[in-house]
Amino acid sequence: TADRTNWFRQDRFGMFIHFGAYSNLEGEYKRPDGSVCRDAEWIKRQCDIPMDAYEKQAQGFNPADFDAKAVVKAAKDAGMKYIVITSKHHEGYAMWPTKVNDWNLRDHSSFDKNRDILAELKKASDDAGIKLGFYYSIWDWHDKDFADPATFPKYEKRMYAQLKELVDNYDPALLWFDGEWDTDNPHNPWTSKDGEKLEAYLRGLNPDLVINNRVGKRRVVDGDYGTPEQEIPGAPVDGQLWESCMTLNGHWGYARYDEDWKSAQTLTRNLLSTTSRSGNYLLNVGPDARGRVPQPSVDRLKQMGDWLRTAGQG
Ligand code: FUL
Repeated sequence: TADRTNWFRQDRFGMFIHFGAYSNLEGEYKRPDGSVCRDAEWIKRQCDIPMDAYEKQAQGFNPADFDAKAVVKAAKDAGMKYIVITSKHHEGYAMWPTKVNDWNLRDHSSFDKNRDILAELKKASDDAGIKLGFYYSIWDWHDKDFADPATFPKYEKRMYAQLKELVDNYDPALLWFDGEWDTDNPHNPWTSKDGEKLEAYLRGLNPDLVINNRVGKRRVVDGDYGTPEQEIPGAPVDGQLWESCMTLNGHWGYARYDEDWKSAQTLTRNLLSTTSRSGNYLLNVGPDARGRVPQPSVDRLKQMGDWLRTAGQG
């Protein structure tokens, strides 16, 4: 792994982007009875939104203000060296024009049919010398074949096809899997063996891909690196590379009611304690329904970068 992870060991600081059909709800679902249920990227599940209602709201999703250059600039200003965006979260909605199904930003939205935000982000990242990676959820709430072991192989085929599209069309530097767990979800049939098979397949497509440990079951042998979430662990486990991912407020996806922003000082301290323990820091932003990164996020990223630049000169 030494060669393919060289850039990852050096780059240290990245931007996570949680963006999907859930972003269109901005964290609030108004039930037919008028009551409001709140959550972010888990809103479909947590608020028990029926699939037809969820699909209906996604039809209106129009992130016309998504500005890849501005996103990359915000990352760059913060001192970030790579970006990982959700290409498909648990809701199953693909953020690129996949040919595998219609549940995607091209075919099921009110967005400009000529735009492709992953392609835009790839171009802007390349231009700025920033690496681009994709989060991809193995767990899929939308695909009916996922939860039944009898039909799971059919789902798996589609998942492989989507991943091949991502690798072939956007040449990502990294893949960030998720939704592999089964401890709290007895219907998730994913096993270590499935993970090994998928990893081998992807390395066959591109041996340089950096892949996180959630491709399997988060064992030290799964993928290239560990993925502690919302915490900075004390010490590396068995020399395994690791990356701590964290939110800027209390949610991954956009939640219009969440104003509980961490201070730039706290965030900078987190970055420093992570990197001092040989970890990477993946700090999240959640664009709103129009595709705009919230200003409080942009401000904090800028402050972090200002501090890092000053410290670097000292
Ligand atoms: C978790 C997910 O369930 C959250 O929604 C989020 O994406 C986080 C980074 O990983 O497993």
